[in-house]
Amino acid sequence: MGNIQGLGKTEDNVACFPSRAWYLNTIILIISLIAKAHPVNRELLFAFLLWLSCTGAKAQISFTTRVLKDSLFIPWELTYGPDDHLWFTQKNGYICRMDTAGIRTDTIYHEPATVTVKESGMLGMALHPDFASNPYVYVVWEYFNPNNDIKEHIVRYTYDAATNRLGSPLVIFDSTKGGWFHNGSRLIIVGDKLFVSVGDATDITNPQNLNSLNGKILRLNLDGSIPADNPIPGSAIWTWGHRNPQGLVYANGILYSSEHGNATDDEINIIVKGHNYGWPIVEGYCDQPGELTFCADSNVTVPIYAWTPTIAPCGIDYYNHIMFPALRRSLLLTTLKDQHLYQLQLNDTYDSIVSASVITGFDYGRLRDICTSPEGKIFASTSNSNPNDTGKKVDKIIVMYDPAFASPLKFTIYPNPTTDIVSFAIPGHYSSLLYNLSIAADSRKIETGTLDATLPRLNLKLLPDGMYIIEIKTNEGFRYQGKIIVKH
Ligand SMILES: [Ca+2]
Ligand SMILES: [Ca+2]
Repeated sequence: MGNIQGLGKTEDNVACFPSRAWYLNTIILIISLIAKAHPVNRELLFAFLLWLSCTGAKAQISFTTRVLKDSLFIPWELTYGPDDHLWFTQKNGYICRMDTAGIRTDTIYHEPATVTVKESGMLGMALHPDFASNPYVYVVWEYFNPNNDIKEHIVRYTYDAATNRLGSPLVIFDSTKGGWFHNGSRLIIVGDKLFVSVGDATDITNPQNLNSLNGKILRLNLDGSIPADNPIPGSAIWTWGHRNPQGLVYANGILYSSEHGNATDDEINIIVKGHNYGWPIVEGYCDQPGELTFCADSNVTVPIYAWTPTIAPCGIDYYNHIMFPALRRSLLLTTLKDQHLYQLQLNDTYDSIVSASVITGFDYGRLRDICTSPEGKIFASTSNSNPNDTGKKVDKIIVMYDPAFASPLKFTIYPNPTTDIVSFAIPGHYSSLLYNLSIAADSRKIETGTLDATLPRLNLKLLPDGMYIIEIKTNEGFRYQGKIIVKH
């Protein structure tokens, strides 16, 4: 059991009974009756009522947590794969794959050349969006070059499902300057482009220098080449003026990042092509005398949220599943120093944060990364081991879920078996229904498309007799899989 602490929109999304309004009205009635019987200072009463209206029960959500895996070393990246497995890196050069129940974990790659000390290591990772056809895994990690300088590169591996191993490493982007600290290194794929956050490597001359790749968010094609429509021709730079961004997520058509500030101003930013995010001249908002001129001259984009004192923000993900209605339309943020999971509730247009709340009851120390499953579960990894990999490996991967939640997406397929038209009865209203149809015997995909959301059905007249698997995905992130038998 845990709850979300803090005021704001969070409260509005939680059904309470009796409701807060009911309590408030009852108290107002009692107080006005008392006031009638005993004339007292009406201003004092009014102030009390105002206080009541601004206070309220903290939003409650019920959740259970369970440690899926223990004794790990800083699972820096935690990703939910299209194969319904959790993929994670460990900072000391390991890449692992685990089922979502935590029963079996396999090391699928180990790279002994990884620089593990301080903030370097095997860090960000992303899987190819069409993993079934292109089983590529992209990983960013640091190594020593022959001069003993720390460098950072992006390596593409190929996953072999038969051996459950990664192989064929191919360096697709090389020689970015790394450092003991401030390596950034969150990696995500949006469409057919790869975004990677690169820290300033503790050299503050880098972020505003467009000849340096440090203190930037880079955008690459999936083969590591530079996209023709990047803002600076021939450069991987997408945005600049960053210090140490360690969180990236794409949702609602928006690329969000989290960024570690220095002594002040940790940030959440919306990343827009060719924009300057200020560091090291501007920290957080344009609000200090020393920042205003540069803000105006250099068209600085300020964060949508900033924290002082700092909390050390790390991995972020977007949540919109109805397993936790109170968390919908929110970014979820892990923090290191602050050691909390945060809910950052977005506005209707997803471009500002209306409230930032701590989800209490999720107490596992420093939190490194987060991901969610299509079923609405939330997975997080910790960062409590000594970063130099001396001492005990004490990190965990934890799942957070509501055991009482049952997906409402139970649909019936009829008639089944069918000769031609098959219909799907799906309770609820969804604006889009994407489907995959595959052959049950060998999982070979034969058709993908969109169903009419008001009258979802398919004509399977031309398919040979046999068993088929249909998978339907909704825009809400639900997924349902069912078997259809075609029998002419
Ligand atoms: Ca900034
Ligand atoms: Ca500032």
